[in-house]
Amino acid sequence: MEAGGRVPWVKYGSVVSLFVVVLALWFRPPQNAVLDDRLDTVLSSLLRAEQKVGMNNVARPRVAIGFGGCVDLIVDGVSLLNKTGIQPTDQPLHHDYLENVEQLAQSFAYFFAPGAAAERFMLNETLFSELVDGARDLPGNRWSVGGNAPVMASRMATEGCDVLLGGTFSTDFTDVLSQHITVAGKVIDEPDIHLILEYPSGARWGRYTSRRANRYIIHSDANNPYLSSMEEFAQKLIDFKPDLLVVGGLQMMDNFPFRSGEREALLSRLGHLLSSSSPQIGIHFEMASFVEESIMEDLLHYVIPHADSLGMNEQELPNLLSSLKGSNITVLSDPNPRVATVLDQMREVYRILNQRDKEASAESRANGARATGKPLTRLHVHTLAFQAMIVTRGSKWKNTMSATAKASLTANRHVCGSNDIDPSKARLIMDDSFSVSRQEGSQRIPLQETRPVSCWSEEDYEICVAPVLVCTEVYQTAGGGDNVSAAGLVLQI
Ligand SMILES: *[C@@H]1O[C@H](CO)[C@@H](O)[C@H](O)[C@H]1NC(C)=O
Ligand SMILES: *[C@@H]1O[C@H](CO)[C@@H](O)[C@H](O)[C@H]1NC(C)=O
Ligand SMILES: *[C@@H]1O[C@H](CO)[C@@H](O)[C@H](O)[C@H]1NC(C)=O
Ligand SMILES: CC(=O)N[C@H]1CO[C@H](CO)[C@@H](O)[C@@H]1O
Repeated sequence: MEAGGRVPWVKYGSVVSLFVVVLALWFRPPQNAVLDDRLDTVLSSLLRAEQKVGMNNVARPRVAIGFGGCVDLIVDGVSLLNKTGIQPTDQPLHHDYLENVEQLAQSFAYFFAPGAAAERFMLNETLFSELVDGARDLPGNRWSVGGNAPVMASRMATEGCDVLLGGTFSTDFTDVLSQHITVAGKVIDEPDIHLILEYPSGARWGRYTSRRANRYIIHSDANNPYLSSMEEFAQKLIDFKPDLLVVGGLQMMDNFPFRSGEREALLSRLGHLLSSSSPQIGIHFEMASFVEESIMEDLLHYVIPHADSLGMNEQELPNLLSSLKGSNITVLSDPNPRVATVLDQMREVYRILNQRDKEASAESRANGARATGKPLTRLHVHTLAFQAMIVTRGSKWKNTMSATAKASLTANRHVCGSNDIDPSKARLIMDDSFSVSRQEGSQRIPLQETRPVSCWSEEDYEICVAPVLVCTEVYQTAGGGDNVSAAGLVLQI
């Protein structure tokens, strides 16, 4: 009875506080000195944390990154749909891949309203070409180097690394890459094009309004799904002697119409490549938007057990966790999750993967075989409001606090499209304090402006959380995760 009686108050209370927060954000006048001061302090403290460690190696760190890449054609999503005559649908619906205009409209609506990042394969080449043609002469469009591997490679090169990049590119494409990037892979004439439908927070499409800025990506790749650069990459890797090996771009294989057994063979080959690299070399796997159950199973079997480090966003984390627990893929999760929720999911992923690794190596030992998997020692989750990392104590990864700060600053730099952070184009959306877990009685950590990155120890790992100065004048969201993940890794090699 009593508890029941309290519920309306709880609800009412949270509605009121939500209202107050919304109001505060809405009516934040520019002269609100307190808030601006706070933002300035957080910014200067994050910059200090970032600069605390340089890349102290005398030589440039060597990073090998695979696979693939594409040319991104970036447009305003709603304008493109409007221009190509695609009407808003009444029925937001999830589709694993797209075959026609109706499915595109339904799938776009499904992710647009909550503002969740998504990427889908377009099986219908006619429709894909029509969309690309529409985008080509849409005012305000932009072309850029795209794909997880090239974006991470460029960020790493900018941050002072020498990079080996595995991908089949055209010569125009290779020409615009940094001189610190060496490409391993065949040359092709026509690179794959990815259509990036960006939208700002509050954009309208029919009766839908987007809750946050994000993008919906459509691709119809012919080269990337085959990891066609893998053999050349594997060969050059021997002499390149990387300090870190990064794998990304595998989502191009999701829902691609492979012949039976073809994808598994490719991923098995990749697994072999990873397990044959020296155990001292860190391996990072950048997750992405996967919706096919069977590819998740293959990744859990062939790729993830070999990774020391994983990077992902707030959609990919619950998706990976549900696959690990044997439940269905979660296609759409809260795009603005609380810190406590994310940390609990991270702890669980860390625990399950390390438990699996222990079991697998015990089994190998019992059979007299060499253990091929590695424990997970680093997990980085990037969200709109904050960055969170779990790093095993005593592992090879250094400078976790500074790396978390750098990841957070890079999020603003990327989305605002400028290396200098302008506090007037930023806001903090993380709460004034956060709970370290959803378990009852968990500790709350206040956000201290002068020490914005909170780090603490648990079990055998350290956790660091940094608030993001969320960019309010969005230049681009696509590629954000890659820039952020790469920036975080650079300080930890
Ligand atoms: C495109 O936008 C214009 C102007 O808002 C509107 O009149 C038109 O109906 C839209 N077209 C489609 C296909 O939604
Ligand atoms: C592919 O798209 C075109 C253009 O929108 C459409 O006419 C055709 O019916 C679609 N094909 C299939 C199989 O849905
Ligand atoms: C999982 O997916 C299967 C097949 O699509 C479906 O039948 C089942 O109801 C789903 N289970 C849950 C818990 O959503
Ligand atoms: C949008 C954006 O700023 N992306 C950046 C990601 O990182 C690469 C490499 O530093 C930059 O060239 C991009 O501009």
